[in-house]
Amino acid sequence: MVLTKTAEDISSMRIRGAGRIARTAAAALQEHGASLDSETLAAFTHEMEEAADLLCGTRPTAVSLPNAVRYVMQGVQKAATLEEAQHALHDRATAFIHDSLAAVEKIAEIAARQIPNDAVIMTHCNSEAAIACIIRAHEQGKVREVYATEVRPRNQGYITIQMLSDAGIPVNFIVDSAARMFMPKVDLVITGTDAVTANGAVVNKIGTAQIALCAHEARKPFIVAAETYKFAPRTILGERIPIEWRPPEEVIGSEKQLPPTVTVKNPAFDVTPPAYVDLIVTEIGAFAPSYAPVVIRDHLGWDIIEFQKDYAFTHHYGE
Ligand code: RUB
Repeated sequence: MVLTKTAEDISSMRIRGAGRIARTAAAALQEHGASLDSETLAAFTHEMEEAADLLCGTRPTAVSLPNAVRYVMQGVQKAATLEEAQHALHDRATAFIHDSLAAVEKIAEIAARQIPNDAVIMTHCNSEAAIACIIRAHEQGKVREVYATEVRPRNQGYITIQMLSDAGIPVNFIVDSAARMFMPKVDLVITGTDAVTANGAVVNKIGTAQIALCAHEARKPFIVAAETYKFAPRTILGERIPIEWRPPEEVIGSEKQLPPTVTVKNPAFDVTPPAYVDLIVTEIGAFAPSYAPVVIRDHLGWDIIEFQKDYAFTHHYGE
């Protein structure tokens, strides 16, 4: 029950943001495992694998989701007995949630050192990791103000401005298309990410790539806050990150009738090439994008590549 509700909440975006999605999935697996009355290890494993498949099929782009599920499920898959599997599932989910929150804290600490005094910062979408960096720098007295975008069509910018305002940070709220106009006024851009590929490209909320391009043009550092579980192991095998397409109603509302020749295209994410990314700040340090394969090898392990199945995503609304 908790499992189905969580899966629905993630696909409908009541639960959103890559880190939160990952932690919620880990907690749902934990609760689901505790609710099962399987009598054998095989039956328990089977039920848990079905749960893992359900969760991983909810949103296709945030690689934090399969990475979290894989981490938790490894405890089940490596267990020799049912009891061992139940304990490992519980312990690993708890550890993942703890480590994920600790990673955000560490990223904030590292990124804050990159933020100069009296900084003007631009951010896009609503990323707990990026906001943690801004808030940490603000606590150190270094933030003058933030430019936060609206983030059409789901308006995650409203969540961002509320969080920044709650922290006492002056914010300029701008429409997405004003990013280039205000870029000369900012010192740096910080965003989060849903996935970092093996070549250091950053997949994040639609519009991020345009902002990175503007930052590059204006010679402003573009910094990405990314827990190591946002790195996508299978991209080393040439796999591409699927970009989620969401329903047209998110863009035009459900009442509006479109002229007959018009189609709405609503991709939820875009890809920022590594050339436009200055720094990726993780909980283990701040790196150039070219360091991505090392993070994948040393902190996720090659075995993750074997584990992750090709989770089918059924809700395609575009090409
Ligand atoms: C959220 C989004 C965020 C990343 C990183 O997209 O693009 O920038 O997920 O967030 P959506 P965090 O609203 O479609 O889920 O740092 O919180 O993991």
